[in-house]
Formats: sequence, structure tokens, C-alpha cells
Amino acid sequence: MMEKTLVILKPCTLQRGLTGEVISRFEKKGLKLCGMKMIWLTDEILNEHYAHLAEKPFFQRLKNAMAITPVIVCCWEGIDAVRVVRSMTGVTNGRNAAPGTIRGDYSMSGQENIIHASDSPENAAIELARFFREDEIFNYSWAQMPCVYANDEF
Ligand code: FUP
Repeated sequence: MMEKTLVILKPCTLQRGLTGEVISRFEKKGLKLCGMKMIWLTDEILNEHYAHLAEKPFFQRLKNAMAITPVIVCCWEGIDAVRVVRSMTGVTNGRNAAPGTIRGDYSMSGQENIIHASDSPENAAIELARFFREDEIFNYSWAQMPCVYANDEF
């Protein structure tokens, strides 16, 4: 199923100069970039985005870390994009993430873990609407399409 998913390049990624590397991984995989912008996350949007962690002892620490610099939010599209991007991301703690995953290759931390990626198609739709206006998501003809997929796959 063709899906769109949200990726956030976290402040640690901007600070460490890894934005190009991370974006490049998704491009090389064969995902289509449908939206991208730099924004400063407000406390209001972080409360919403991390509502499932509001009771955790690290909640305030996490929110502070997410607002140290602006972040880059991206929308990537592909068949099963949500699952594919999550598997490229690796588990939450970079020290446990498998080598070859983004967190496994670039992170040593449970917090400073390079990216956020939506964990289900339902959450991807909610999160994309949280960070992008409708006219900031672009549907365009993509020249790579017949090289990335067989013609009966999409
Ligand atoms: P993930 O889906 O892998 O990004 O993980 P969660 O939604 O559970 O956590 C969101 C963020 O909270 C993590 F990316 C980093 C932070 N976090 C911690 O700092 N410590 C933890 O023990 C768990 C999460």
C-alpha cells in the first residue's frame, strides 16, 4: 500500500552535522520526498506529539532536548513506507539499535537518537497533519518510480 510517513531530524542531528547523511539514506532506499521544512518545536506541539510519554520522568528533559535547535520535518512516501522507515530507524535506544539502522549507526543514546519516525499508518496521518499544512505536502510525478518498483507493485 502506498503510504506517507513523518520523519523528524532531531536537534542532535543538526548539531552533529548529520542531516545530509540521514536524508540521503531515505533517498538511496527509494523513498520519495514529498515535504520538508525547518521549524522550531513549541512546548504546545511537543506536549501533543509526546502525549504518550507525559507521565514519564524524562518527559521535560525530552521536550527541552527537542527545542534546543530547530528540527527538520520530512514526509517520505513509498509502498509500506511507515514500516520500512521504522525498520531503517532501529529501536529507541541507539546503544541497542542494530548496526545498519540509523540509530544503530549514529546514536549512543536513548534520547539523542537522531530521528523520530511514525510508528503506524494511523499515527503517520495524525503526525503529518500536526507538522504540515496540506499545501506543504507535494504530490508530483517522480521519474524514479519505474526503477524503484516493478510496474505491478504500485
Ligand atoms: P520511538 O518511537 O522509538 O521514537 O520511541 P518513543 O515514542 O517511546 O520515545 C520517544 C522519544 O522519547 C525517544 F525518541 C527518546 C525519548 N525517550 C527517552 O529519552 N528515554 C526513554 O527511556 C524512552 C524514550
